[in-house]
Amino acid sequence: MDNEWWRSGVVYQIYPRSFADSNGDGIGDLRGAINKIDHLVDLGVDAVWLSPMYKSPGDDNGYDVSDYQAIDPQYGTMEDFDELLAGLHARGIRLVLDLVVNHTSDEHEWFVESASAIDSPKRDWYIWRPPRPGHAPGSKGAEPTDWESFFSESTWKLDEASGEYFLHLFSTKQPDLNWENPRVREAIYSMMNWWLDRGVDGFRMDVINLISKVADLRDGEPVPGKVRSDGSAQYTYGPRLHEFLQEMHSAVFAGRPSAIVTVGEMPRVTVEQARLITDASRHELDMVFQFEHMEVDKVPGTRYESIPLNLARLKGSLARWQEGLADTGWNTLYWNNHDQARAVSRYGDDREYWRESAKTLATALYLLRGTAFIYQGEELGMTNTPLESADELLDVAARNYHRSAMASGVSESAILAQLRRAGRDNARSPMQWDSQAGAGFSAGIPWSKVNPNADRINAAAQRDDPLSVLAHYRRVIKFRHENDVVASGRVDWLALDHPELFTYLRNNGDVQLLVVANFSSRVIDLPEELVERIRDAQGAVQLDSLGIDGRPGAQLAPWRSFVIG
Ligand code: TEU
Ligand code: CA
Repeated sequence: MDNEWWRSGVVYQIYPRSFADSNGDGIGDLRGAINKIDHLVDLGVDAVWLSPMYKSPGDDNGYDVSDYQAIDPQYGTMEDFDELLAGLHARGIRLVLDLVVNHTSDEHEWFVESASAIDSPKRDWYIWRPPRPGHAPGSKGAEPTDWESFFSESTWKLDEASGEYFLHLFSTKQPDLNWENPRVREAIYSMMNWWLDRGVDGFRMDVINLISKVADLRDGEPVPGKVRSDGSAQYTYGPRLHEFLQEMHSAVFAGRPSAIVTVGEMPRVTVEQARLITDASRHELDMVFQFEHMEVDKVPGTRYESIPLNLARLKGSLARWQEGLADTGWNTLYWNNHDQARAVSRYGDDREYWRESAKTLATALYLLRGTAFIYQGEELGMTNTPLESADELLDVAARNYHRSAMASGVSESAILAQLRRAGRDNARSPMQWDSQAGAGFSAGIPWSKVNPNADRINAAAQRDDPLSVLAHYRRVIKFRHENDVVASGRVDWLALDHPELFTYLRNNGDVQLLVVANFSSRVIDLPEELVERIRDAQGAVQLDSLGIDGRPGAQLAPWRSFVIG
């Protein structure tokens, strides 16, 4: 296995709870994933990123870890884990774990001990603060700062016994660790080494840019229309972030093969910060997940208030990231994950041009420069799941948002409309393997409702169909592997301001690729300059989303995309 395989590589994200259930309890599990390795081999991916399978009470589906070195019984056993790892390795596929170390579960023994007494030896493993001066614990306004959490409520929870508050940037069951404490850092590094010694190939690091907080926590920036403030300036790019990442690198990764990969999830990270973090000479991380292109269809600062996509803005953002990390650093490329609405419903057209738009999204993004991350079901064109009522909400973030928006007087129908477009449950419905009841995901009753379109959108129906979304993903992945220009070439955008075209050139001196995509559900007239380029480009038309074998003239069909080279 080559070093830096990830430059041309594709990582496939498995959200174990929704991927494949082997024992009929309705919950996906590791044995289910073992049974589906052939699907990954058939697709041609280089690595799997496995969302958390650690012991957890499941408040945030495993992103609240109560034991980093144990498998949650609902997902299986450590033997199952080792079998999955060995099974993937035997087929040449690497395994990247999800590292959730900004916070633990409140049921982790570290937190239980920390909360047990004000003078507990582990008290300073978490971030405790007394009530605001002059306020009784639990009284209105007593919280140490006025921040709003990522999941809508306050970021502080009162511990009745001690009268102090602990910080939780996510749910009340996800207390933030105190990274200022060197013993916390040592414990985390030793756990990471334990997994690497077991054979895993790297980590996707959950909200890793939040680990360093300023020492003196204070009220945040007011947000129009909100009761609580935005404290993110005090924790998204804290004073010791680079130091901690470098320390982690030397304690965990230095001296290990460079094939080991690290990718940091970083909400609000800027291009300039990402360039520092992914500059190989600084020994921090290989790449980061940025969020800018996931926010262009949202009212700024909101998670659920969608606005129509402005394609020029989306391309402008991607172009800045491609340019900013062209010489130093490295990009990730993604449309989907377990936190985002399904891209084909969001940026594509999941009705009339479902198939064409699913393929076009893949071609347009994954032939840019960076490591491609695809999320389970994306390769089938899985769509958002219908949401009928608030009782169906499963995600803690969505439930909290529903509760707090209702309390501030927003109508329930408006809240549901927002969650239908942007809620995380959209991505977490069971993987659609076939058209049986349970979608081939489970022989029992799935924990999350199966999308009713599973009878038509499923892996079995697509596997042998050369025009399917799945066949297209296979071809795109193969194309990345076979054409070095995708990993190495420069990117030159064409018609960057065009509201419907997504077009660029890739060039590494030897080879030139021309990528053309219509991101609209109508026939468009091509700019004269592009008509000429398409006519004169050297090479064959490949990856055509319509399966047409020929070059377009002056017009481009709805959601048609292709590459020439
Ligand atoms: O997500 C971090 C994060 O920024 C998201 O909460 C994001 O703000 C939200 O999903 C946008 O809708 C990571 C994990 O990917 C997520 O599943 C966890 O809930 C979260 O961290 C806490 O661990
Ligand atoms: Ca199961």
